[in-house]
Amino acid sequence: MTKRALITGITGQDGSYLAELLLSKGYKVYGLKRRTSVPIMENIQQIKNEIEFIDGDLQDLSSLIRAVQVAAPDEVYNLAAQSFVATSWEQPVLTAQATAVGVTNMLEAVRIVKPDARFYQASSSEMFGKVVETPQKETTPFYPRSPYGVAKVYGHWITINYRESFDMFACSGILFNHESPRRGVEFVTRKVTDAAARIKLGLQNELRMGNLDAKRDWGFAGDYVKAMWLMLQQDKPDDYVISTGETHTVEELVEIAFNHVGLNWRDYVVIDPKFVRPAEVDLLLGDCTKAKEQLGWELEVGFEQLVKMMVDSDMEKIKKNG
Ligand code: F7E
Repeated sequence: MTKRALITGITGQDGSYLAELLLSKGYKVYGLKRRTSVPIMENIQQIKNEIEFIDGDLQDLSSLIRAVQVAAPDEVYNLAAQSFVATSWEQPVLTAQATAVGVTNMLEAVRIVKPDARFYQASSSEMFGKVVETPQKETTPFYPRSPYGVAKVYGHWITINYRESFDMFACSGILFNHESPRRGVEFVTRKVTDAAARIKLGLQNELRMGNLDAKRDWGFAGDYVKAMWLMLQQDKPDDYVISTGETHTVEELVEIAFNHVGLNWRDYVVIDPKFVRPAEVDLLLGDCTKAKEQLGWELEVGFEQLVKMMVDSDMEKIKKNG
């Protein structure tokens, strides 16, 4: 029997890699997407004909009920959110509605229409915020530092609550930062790799940045979606940290990207207070022992390889499209 999956946030970085993974495993893939006058299809151009799209929004429960009726999924992956941390201070209410209450809406749709569907919630290392222990693992208490982090804590706990209240197969993946050539250019990795490529090609003069001292545990999104799938194939639902177990500063990221195109970053980077956040997450470092041992999950792409892959991809994209 062909398995059926419903992915929210299908047009995003993770949605696109996950859809490719599930299609390669023979799934019938349904993708929930918000209607926009100009469709945002860049990440899923290559597979769009293999996906059944359903218009809907995490803030609109009736559209989610319809989506679950249409897809009749065996597995639901809830990846949609307002996911840019900086924006969450500018639109805190929208962030709460989509990133927090949206999870309850999706869980309700599953509970009402197809309660035996397995459910994955995209939780985030931003929940650890001002970290109370290092490295961070599944049992580390949360201390979110942004409206986004606060909303994700809600999403995490409501997922656990539905598992405990209704016996639903609901899992939460606490994913540390994960990047790829498909990352949006507002996120720091892609902002840096895109700028390094543009400066190298003479299309940009400088790169304006915020806090270069922040430390993140950055992995490759293509590796991380495999962990999402593995979580839903287990005998019991549970929560897992997914990370690399390495941490690097934003400055190291900048240095690797610029070195890769033969430039000295100090000649181009300008610190601009506009990109400094009202409250910062200084250090993230994940301990993914549980995922490695229980899921058999392995990562393939390391930090330096990831940054170089992104710079190379941006060089190619810019040469082709400007
Ligand atoms: O920032 C610093 C910034 O926006 C990383 C999302 O996927 O991962 C992501 O959240 C760091 C921060 O990601 C700039 O202050 C310095 O310390 O790439 P980011 P994020 O906030 O860590 C988690 C796991 C998620 O769940 C989120 O959805 O880089 N930084 N200068 C800068 N960041 C940006 N964006 N732009 C700068 O100019």
